[in-house]
Amino acid sequence: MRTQVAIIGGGPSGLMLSQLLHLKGIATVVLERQSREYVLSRIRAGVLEHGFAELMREAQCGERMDREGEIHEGFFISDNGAMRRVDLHKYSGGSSVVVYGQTELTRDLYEARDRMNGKVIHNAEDVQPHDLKSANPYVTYRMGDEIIRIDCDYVIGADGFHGVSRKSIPRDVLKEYEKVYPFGWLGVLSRTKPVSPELIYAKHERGFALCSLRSQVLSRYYIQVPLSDTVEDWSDEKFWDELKRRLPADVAERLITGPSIEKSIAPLRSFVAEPMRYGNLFLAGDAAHIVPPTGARGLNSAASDIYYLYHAMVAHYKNGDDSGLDNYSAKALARVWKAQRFSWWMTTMLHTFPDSLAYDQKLQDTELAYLFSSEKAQGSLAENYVGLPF
Ligand code: RFL
Ligand code: PHB
Repeated sequence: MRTQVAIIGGGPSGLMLSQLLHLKGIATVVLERQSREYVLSRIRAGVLEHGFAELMREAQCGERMDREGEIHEGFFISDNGAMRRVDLHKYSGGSSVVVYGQTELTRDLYEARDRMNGKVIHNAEDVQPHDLKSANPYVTYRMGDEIIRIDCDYVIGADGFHGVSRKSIPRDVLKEYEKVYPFGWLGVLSRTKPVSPELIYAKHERGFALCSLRSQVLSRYYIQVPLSDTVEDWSDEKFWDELKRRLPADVAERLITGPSIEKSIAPLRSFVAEPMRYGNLFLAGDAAHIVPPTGARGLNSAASDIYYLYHAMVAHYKNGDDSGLDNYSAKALARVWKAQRFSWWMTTMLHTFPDSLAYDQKLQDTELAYLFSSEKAQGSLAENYVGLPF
């Protein structure tokens, strides 16, 4: 088989790039290790920045997002029971975010690929990129007993944090930066009316909590838990009780509970791999960098990688201009590190750290006090949360 761009990973990054390149007449094949059902069963992001929503529209995938997604112009931060609103719209110069689940967005991308007869190969086993430094790289994968080879011009590693692409870059080339937080988020999805029309990020001495949503009938809640906890430690009842304890009393009173339809624990980690290009391999999204979810940046950072790669590929194939490809790593990383900084800041400000000094706690309190005393500080939060320009 031959294609122009072989894409490893059929998550949002890989599918979005495939769709955008297809619309410009550039051929791609997407190789996904899992089944489509499995990919669509993962409950992840919920908040899309403006630039991401624009990219969905450019990919001709924005129709359902525009119909069913909710525009949010602010969110709340509660501090041990006291709620303050961050006015994103006011402080970002009129911007906002779209609340639309990653599951739905991925479903829309799959459907668009189907409509256009895009080649997305599921259950591709033992995917392996080869000869990445040569002008003729290729990717192999296994289907049952058969090994299949795809020759291509470029390989895109969009296979998430645990994928094979990053690992195929030699150790002496790749530099990895990592910070692991001493806690995780326990997330629950429930078919209940959300407690608040806007998200609530709750700082509490018992630990952080987040009230989010997917629609007016589907709620997503998270609580900070120790890394040693497992899902089995948390019955629904115990989860709801703990969530209520971390929310302002009037919010807790309004909270409608119900059976969880999904419950999972995600450890919190910051990670960046540099450079994001090795020969004719380009890393994108979680394959190259991850953030703790507190700033809602993960998927949005993937989107900026895809935006840069998309334009670089189009310039290469249409105009023979390779400057975008040559600058990709530096350009993508500059924005990635800003998302890292913001996510670290939000995480540090809002979580309870097991070994923090009384001094650290005073600084944390002061951070929030400063934030709400300064329009400039709220402006900084808002411009980062709605997404820095690509
Ligand atoms: P993905 O989604 O991990 O997709 C990678 C795909 O590659 C496949 N794969 C392979 N395929 C072939 N061969 C191999 N060897 C392969 N290895 C892996 C995988 O099966 C998978 O389908 O990466 P991608 O596309 O870069 O997308 C990144 C996002 O998924 C991620 O950044 C976000 O979900 C992060 N995130 C959030 N981001 C936001 O912008 N806003 C949010 O509100 C937000 N909330 C979250 C989040 C992530 C969370 N978790 C669970 C980590 C909330 C949570 C709880
Ligand atoms: C979510 O709805 O899953 C979500 C929203 C905001 C975040 C993280 C996760 O910061």
